[in-house]
This record gives sequence, C-alpha cells and structure tokens, in this order.
Amino acid sequence: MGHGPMLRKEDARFVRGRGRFVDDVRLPGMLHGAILRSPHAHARILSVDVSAAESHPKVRAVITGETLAGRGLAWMPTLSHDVAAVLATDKVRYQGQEVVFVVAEDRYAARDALSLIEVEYEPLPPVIDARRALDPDAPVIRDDLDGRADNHVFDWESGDAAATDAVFASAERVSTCDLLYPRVHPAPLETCGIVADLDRITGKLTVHATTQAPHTHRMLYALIAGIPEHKIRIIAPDIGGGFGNKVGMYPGYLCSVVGSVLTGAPVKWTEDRSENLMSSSFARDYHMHGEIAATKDGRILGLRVRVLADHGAFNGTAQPSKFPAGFFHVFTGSYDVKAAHCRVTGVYTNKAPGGVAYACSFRITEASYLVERMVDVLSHDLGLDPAAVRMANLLRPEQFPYACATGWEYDSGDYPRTLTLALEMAGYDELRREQAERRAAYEATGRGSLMGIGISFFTEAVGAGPRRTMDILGLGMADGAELRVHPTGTAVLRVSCMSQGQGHETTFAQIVGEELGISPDDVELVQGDTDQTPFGLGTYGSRSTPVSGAAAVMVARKVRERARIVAAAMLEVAPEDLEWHKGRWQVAGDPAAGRTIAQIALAAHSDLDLPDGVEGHLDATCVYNPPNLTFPFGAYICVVDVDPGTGQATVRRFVAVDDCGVRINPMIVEGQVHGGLADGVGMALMELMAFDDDGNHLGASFMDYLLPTSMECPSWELGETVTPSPHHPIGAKGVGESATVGSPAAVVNAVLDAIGVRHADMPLTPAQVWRAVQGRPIRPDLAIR
Ligand code: MCN
Ligand code: CUN
Repeated sequence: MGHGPMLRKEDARFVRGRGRFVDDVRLPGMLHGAILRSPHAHARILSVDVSAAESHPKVRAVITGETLAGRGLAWMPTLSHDVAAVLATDKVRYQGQEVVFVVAEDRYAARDALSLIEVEYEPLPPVIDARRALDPDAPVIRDDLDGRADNHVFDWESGDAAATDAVFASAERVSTCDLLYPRVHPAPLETCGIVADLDRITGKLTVHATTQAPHTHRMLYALIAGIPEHKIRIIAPDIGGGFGNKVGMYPGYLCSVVGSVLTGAPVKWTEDRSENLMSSSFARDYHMHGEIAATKDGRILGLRVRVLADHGAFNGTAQPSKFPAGFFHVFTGSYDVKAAHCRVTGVYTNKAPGGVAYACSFRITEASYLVERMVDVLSHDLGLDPAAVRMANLLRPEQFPYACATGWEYDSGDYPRTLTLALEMAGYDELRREQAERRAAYEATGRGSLMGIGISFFTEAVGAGPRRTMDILGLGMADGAELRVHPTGTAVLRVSCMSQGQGHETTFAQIVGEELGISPDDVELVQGDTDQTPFGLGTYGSRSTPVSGAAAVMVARKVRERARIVAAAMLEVAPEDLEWHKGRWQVAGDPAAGRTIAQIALAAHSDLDLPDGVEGHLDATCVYNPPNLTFPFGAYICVVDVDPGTGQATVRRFVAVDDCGVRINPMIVEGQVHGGLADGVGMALMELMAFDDDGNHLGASFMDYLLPTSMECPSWELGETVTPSPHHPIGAKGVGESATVGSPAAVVNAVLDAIGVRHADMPLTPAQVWRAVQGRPIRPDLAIR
C-alpha cells in the first residue's frame, strides 16, 4: 500500500513550472532590498556616507551597521558560540561581506542606490592561506573579540592519543599523506531569499524564507531580534535545492526584517548567483595530515589525523551538536581500527564563513575522504590491491552494534556483502585485466589513454540525534509529527522537517499509507510553516527519515491503536481480539469481520458509543527522540579513462551499492544517490572556491565555479543491500547525503590509479592531472596565483 517506487507527487507542479518559491511571493506594497558588499577581503571602515542613496526618490530606508548597532543588532550569535557581523561596523573581513542594506520600491532602484553609497576603507593585509593564519605576524582578523591576539578558533580532539601513538611506534608500516579537501559550495539552483512582513498593528512577523529549518529559524529570530516567538511565523514554500546552503541565518534575512520594521511594509530580498557563491555558507576547506599504521600485509592498526580547518571570518558553522569539528568522529570509516586519534585546529581567515554544509553530514565528507584516500595510499605503498585491503579490514557483520575508536556506536551493517556486490557488478577482476592491457599498450606506444579503477567504502552517521547528546542552542534534536484523519479516511500529516527537493510529499505520504493501509494519494503533507506544524529541528544531516520519518511512523501507529478501540466498539468485541491485517482491524479467527481505516474514521466521528475515556476522532501527535544516529553505508567503484597527454579524466562507469536500511521509495532513493554521485564527480574533478593573494574570490559565477552536468556523468549503475536499522521503527536509515560523502574518494582514487600517482589534491582538473603525471601536482586552491 505504501512503500515502493511511486512517482513523486510534487513533480506534477514542478515540471509544469507551478512550484511556488520565495521569489514568487508578492505581497501588497512589497519593497525590495539590496546589499552593498565589501570589495576588500580585509579593511577598516573609515566612513560610510549614505546621504545620496537616502535621497534617491525610490529609496525607503538605508540600513548601515551603525543603524543596527543602535538596536543591538549589528552582530548575531552563531550556532558555534561565536558572533558574526550582520552589517559591518568596524572592519570588513571577507570580500562580499555585507556593509549596507538598501530598501527601495523596486529591485532596480535598490541596486541603483547602492552605487550612490560612499564607503571609505583602509585596506589591511588579509589572511588567505589557512596555514599562515597562526603565524605570529599574521594580521588579527577578529580584533572585535575581547583579548583576541591571534586567529585561533578552537582545538578539538577525539580518540585516544597515547594508545594510538603506541600502535604507531610498533607498526610494521606507516604511510602518511597530506590532503586538502578544498573549499566548495552547495550552489543550489535557487539562491537564498526572504520576504519579511511585520504587521505593525498585530506585531506579528511573517517570514517567507528559503529555510531548511523553519522552527529553528523562528527561535533564532526571536533571540536575535527580540520579537516574541509566538509573534513569528516562518513559512518555507517550495525550495529549489538546499544541500545545506539553507540551514544558516544570513545577514540579508535580518536586514529584511529590520527593513520591514522600519518601513512598515513587506521587504523582499533575493540573492543573485554571485552573492550566493561569495557570501553564503561554503563547505569543507580542511587541510588534513593523515597517518595510517598497518602490518606489511595490509591489516590496518591505527589512524592518526591532524586537521587545519579554515572557518573563514566567523565561525558560523551550522552544526547539530556541541562538537566544533562536527561529526569528524567517524574518521575510522568502515574499518575495524581500534587505535585512532585526531586533532582539529580551527582558524579564522579572510574568507566567507560557513564550513559545513553541502550534503556533508557535518564533516563526515572530509572524514570519509581522508580514510578512503589513506587506504589507497597504504595499498599503493604496500603494492596491494585496494579492494583486498578494504575487504580485509572492513567491519564484520557480527561486530555490530560496533563502537568505533571514538565511542560512536554504529547500528548495523554487513559491509563485506555490500563490497562483494559492488565488485561483482563492476566486474572488478576483468577491469583490472583491461587496465593492465591498456597500460602495457600505452607504455609500448606512448599513445592512447590510461584506465583507473577507484573504490571507496563509506559509513555515515545521520539522523541527529539523541537528545541527551546532541542539541542546537540547547534544543534537543527531536522532531514532532501530527496526524489528522478526516471522517472519510483521508489524512493530513504535519511535520517539522522541510523538503528542498527530496520528495517528502511523496515519501511521508507513503509512510502513513503503509502504516494505516490507505493510499499515499489520500495523505497530504503539511510542512514548512511554523504556525501549522509541530516543533522540530528541521532537515539537514539526512535526518528527515531517521527522525521525522520515525515520528510519522509512530504517530500513524498511535492513530492505528485508537482505530483499534473504535473498531472494537464497532464490532462489539474487545480490542485485544482484533488483529491488524493488510490495512484493516479484523477479528482474530474471523477475517470477514473487519473494518478499514476509512470505515473506522467515519465511526470515530459519529455517535458510536465509545468506552469511557476514549474521546473519539483518530487524530494524534507524537515527538520522536531518536535513541541513536543511523549509519547508512555503501561501496562505490568508479572507472575512469585518463588522457595523460591532456590530463583529461572521463568517468566511464560508476557502480554504487548503497545500504540505507529499508527503502521507503526506492526510486527516490536512487534519485538521491544519482544527485550525490554527480556532486562527487563535481568535487573530485572541477568544483573549487579559489582566492587570489588579496582575497579576491575567483569562483563567483558558474563560469568560474564549475558544476557537473549530465555531460560529465556516466549512466550510474546502482545496486542495493538492505540492513535495517535496529532502532528505527521501520528500519530505515537516511540516504540524502550518502553519495556526496562516499563518491569523491572513489573518483579521486580512480584517477590517481590510472596515472599511478600516490596523491594529488582535488579538483583533478586536466591541469592538475597533467601536472600530477609530470610528478608535480599542485595545491589547487593556491594554484591560480
Ligand atoms: N528515503 C527513502 N528510504 C530511505 C531513506 C530515504 O525512501 N531509507 C527518501 C526519503 O523519504 C526522502 C529522501 O529519500 O524523500 C531523502 O531522505 P533522507 O535521507 O532522510 O534525507 P532528508 O530528507 O533529511 O534530506 C536531507 C538531505 C541533505 S542533508 C542534503 S544536504 C540534500 C539531500 O538530502 N539536499 C538535497 N538531498 C537533496 N536532494 C535534493 N533534490 N535537493 C536537496 O537540496
Ligand atoms: Cu550537510 S548539508 Mo545537508 O545537512 O543540509
């Protein structure tokens, strides 16, 4: 009835151009905002003259850092216990930082007025290379913070340093490697935007915004702007892709609210592409030093990691926990490595803040890339087959639940089965033979292309999280669901999570349909409106299925239990005499005597005599507090052809076997995997946020920041294994970020395997591959100088 490959309900409107996005919202009397941004990466602000802009006939308000400072709003708290400038007052700290917000009668006038503003800057030397950020003579970026004399943000450790050092001291083999996971951007097709509407009479603020977490944003507005929370309504309409970009709170949002407060009119602000790429949250920027200890036959004994994390100018990291380095904890990946230790040092640089988001599961992307590269480096150094090394070290099914070296408990898995399936699907042995032939031919003739095979095996940790260990600003990470069943048996499910393209209208209807034995077409999803949905922390870290999905199951089961009591009254039997069978409550031993949910719903609203204390109707609410994260995993194999003459790498094949437990909608899961694989190809081969020495952003358009298209992607070959999560009510695990996390290493491993190079950093553009073939790969983020 419910689960299965059902077409997405929402596509009926999306493919007809009938989606309704924030920029489609037009309110009577609506004004438009535009932002003047810093041209400098680091400069002192000497003066800001907005008088000419204020006299523009269509300008209704000009908001500066000083305007905000007068209201205590020039700085906002971040989720990482830092503060971030809303509009700059003292200094600008990255190119593209927000300096002045203009509100005008139309978007064009607002933009025109920006050019009338005079800002006098005194340029300061910027810190662009994170490795220079802690130099004694490095300029101090955050001199706004009391007593801050350097650019250090945090030091964070995980694992047992002494035990790890001991293992390394006696290991037969230690391989080391320096790896950069470069700065990239989620780059959703729809940029961020808002329409803020403060009603001066009722005092109610209605915010239409591109947010993945409406309830969390409501609380943030209340805390930052001082508007009582019950007077705030956040509405997230359709969202054109989020990929983590729409988790955070951006200055443009707060300025729009202030603009509405000052003018008494609704204010719309929509980012353009360059603004989105330059100033909204970036991802990664992890400089990693990995060391792997092993026996000479490739048994991994220990892992030691040092990370320098570039957090940009403000530590605005949207992280679902108290952990400064997010979920980097799982850096031992899918292997039985008992001795592991990592230390992460965060630094400020003169770049945009952010640091996490982009289908990342909060730093698991970096952790996964690290361990999967290190396993290949080790295999390379030992002259062993990377598939065999993986197989020898993977966790065994009987080890689950498995406590990894840093104490996180993986819930379930059968990793060897998944890797075996991937190797079979790829025809691994045959591929190796072909590769050897191709290399021999190339070496004999100096012509043709080389072939590479790259493997990665990832484990993710998604579904944050247990309330006792994880929180955002003190809010435990639980999610609510509310289910109303109408007299005719159709239903409305209200949830706190928010789809940005993942197909929740379909899959959540399928969950309820499956539990109640009704058609998913008879279940409507209400999401993204804080006045209409129960409280919960929202959609990121692939937590919708693990948390909100579980809430939807539990609330449907509550309804089903209520229905049982009503059915018992209808059939004049005791509730215990009923059993649930194919969507009906029926009398045990008498299958003919049964009632469907539709029949029961009608009776529940009728004058049927119900036992004392039973209220009637079937509606229910539930809050789900997950007992643990879920740990989806997968085995990926990428086959590339590389032209050593030009350095061009082409992905020929990509086999992906994902295990996300029970699949609600296998077709949607495959779509999620397709998207994530494309992300992986993009990051491995072309995506890069680069800066020049002065901090000029070199990736501020899609001409410079390259996204993969279908032209760069092969026809994906997908497989599945199903290892249910033991603690999720239907055994489902999240999947939305799996392929983005797991695939970059497979592509990089494949390209380096083709050219026989131990390591070169992403993105493996033709120039980088060509240089790697010549034996001198470069640091891509610094290469453009
Ligand atoms: N699903 C399923 N069976 C499972 C697991 C998931 O049928 N065992 C379905 C779900 O019902 C849902 C979809 O797959 O429709 C993704 O579910 P889940 O893994 O729970 O992830 P979320 O819904 O929480 O989505 C968030 C995740 C994240 S964090 C990023 S980033 C990302 C991603 O989803 N952003 C996306 N995928 C995206 N896909 C699109 N189209 N757009 C984005 O912005
Ligand atoms: Cu890490 S990007 Mo998703 O969690 O929204």
